[in-house]
Amino acid sequence: MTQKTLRLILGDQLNQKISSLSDCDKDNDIILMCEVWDETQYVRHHKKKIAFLFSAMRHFAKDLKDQGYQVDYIKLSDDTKSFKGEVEKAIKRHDITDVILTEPSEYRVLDDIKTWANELDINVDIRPNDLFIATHDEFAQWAKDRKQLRMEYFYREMRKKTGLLIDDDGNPEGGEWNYDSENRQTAKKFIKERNDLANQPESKTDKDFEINNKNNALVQDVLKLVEDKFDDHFGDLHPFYFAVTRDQALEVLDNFIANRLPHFGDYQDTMIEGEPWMYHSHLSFYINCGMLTPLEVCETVENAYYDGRRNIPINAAEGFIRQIIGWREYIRGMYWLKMPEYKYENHLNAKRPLPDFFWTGDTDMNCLKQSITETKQNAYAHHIQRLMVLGNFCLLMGAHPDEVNEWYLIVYADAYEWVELPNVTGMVLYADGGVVASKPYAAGSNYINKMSNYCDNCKYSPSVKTGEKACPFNYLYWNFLIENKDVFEGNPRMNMIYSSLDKMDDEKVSAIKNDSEQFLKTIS
Ligand code: FAD
Ligand code: DLZ
Ligand code: SF4
Repeated sequence: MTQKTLRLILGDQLNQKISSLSDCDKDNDIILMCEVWDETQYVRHHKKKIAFLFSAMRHFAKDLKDQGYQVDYIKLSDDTKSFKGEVEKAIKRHDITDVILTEPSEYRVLDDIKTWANELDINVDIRPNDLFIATHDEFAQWAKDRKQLRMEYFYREMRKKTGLLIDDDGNPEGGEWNYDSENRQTAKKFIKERNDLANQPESKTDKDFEINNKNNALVQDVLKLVEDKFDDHFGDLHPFYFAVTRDQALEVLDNFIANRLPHFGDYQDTMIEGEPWMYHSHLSFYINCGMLTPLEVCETVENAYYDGRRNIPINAAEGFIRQIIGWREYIRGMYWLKMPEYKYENHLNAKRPLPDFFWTGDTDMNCLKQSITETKQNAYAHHIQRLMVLGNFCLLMGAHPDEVNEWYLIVYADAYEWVELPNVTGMVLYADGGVVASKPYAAGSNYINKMSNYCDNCKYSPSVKTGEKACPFNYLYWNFLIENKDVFEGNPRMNMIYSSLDKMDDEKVSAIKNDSEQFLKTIS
């Protein structure tokens, strides 16, 4: 009997160059892809996220079939419960002797797969996940014996490894590793200069996909499935404008480089009402499901930078590449280094439930209202909305990490635990005790007022510190520092702020505590 191998491709492994397909025998091997309830229900994902992933999976399977591969694609039905169940059925259906797959991106799934060899009595070959740049070993080696695991130093290693923006003498392009000091223009500057900018933030290509998708029977089938089966999940399904094929994702990349990358560095932290996409790349959906690899995205950006005609400044090119080979790889490295304990971290012992308005956007705090409404519409919010508006609020109000992690995992179409968890538990909530962030990203209204125009349309005033008109971020900020004084007082990066707190008169401190208590009651 010929040996038949099953090649399992998971929903975030949609790349033909992936390790599990490297030696695939078109005549003999079966590629299995499956839509399963477990994956749609371990958290109740945003409708757009399910629609995107199923559409992308079905297109990927179709491409493979068109190239002569034998693909067994299992659509969601009452019988498709789990990966393991579908693999078991496929083994019987095709008389399989071996299962090959690329290591899943999430601990939860790997943990389960490790039981299959025994439980299904089959050889299971789990290959390294080559959709990432750093291997687990490389990250572990880098982390070993270091007191602090700071992204910046890991990023430099990744620059050297990939050669991205490294000149012929082995030095960083332009002499600096990091050009962040040239980034981060304020909202006021954006509004003032907007009319003179070569490109406006809105992304035309993304809009074109809405029309493509309306004429695409495969996408329409998926949208109907999501309407039928996931109608009670969070988020707006329509309009559905995501790219669903690799070619379309490459168009998004080209469009980003031509129209948004030149301003990426300048406005990457700016938040403007009615402009959810700004000059960001909107590529995380496509990179995280494997359609585009992180390296090819960075190489395309690097080539565009070296092509002088594209007018891409170094702060934009370096800043963008740092997000991917720096932050993205570092976050993934931390996840695998720290799991499974990382999931249960709660260093600040935060206990409060997430307010209901996180699901509706129904709040008078305009920055939260805008960020949540856009999240509901697009299954997307850009980094600063996630970090300094939504995340900052969760940190200051003392929301329980489980609730916050679940929310972020549900609402964003690019969310998988490997990337969501360290960003939330580590970067936003300081729940890991400072492994990812050396100090909490806590801020009052000053930051939001400087970087956005949200405060212009808010019931609250950013300049008022306590009382009815006061922006809740202002008293919650000090209340957070008071409540967590024991934890942070010894942190040298917090010395200045705690000496201001020490100088504060008792009346002010008690107004802060009172206002916070009253406010937290209204949202619980
Ligand atoms: P751009 O601003 O164009 O950045 C380019 C790319 O850099 C992104 O596509 C992404 O691949 C990478 N990147 C940038 N920052 C990070 C980071 N901190 N971690 C990992 N990758 C990064 N990103 C996700 O992909 N999935 C998530 O579930 C996710 N959850 C987050 C939760 C919180 C609380 C925070 C603060 C950040 C989170 N991020 C997450 C990181 C970042 O916000 C998104 O990657 C980014 O907003 C995606 O939009 P973009 O593609 O337009 O990004
Ligand atoms: C997120 C997701 C969803 C909603 N559904 C599926 C699915 O039905 N089939 C599938 O292969 N993948 C799905 N995914 C992505 C997986 O959750 C992701 O591949 C694993 O979490 C990787 O560890
Ligand atoms: Fe947000 Fe406060 Fe500004 Fe209102 S005043 S938008 S709540 S930062």
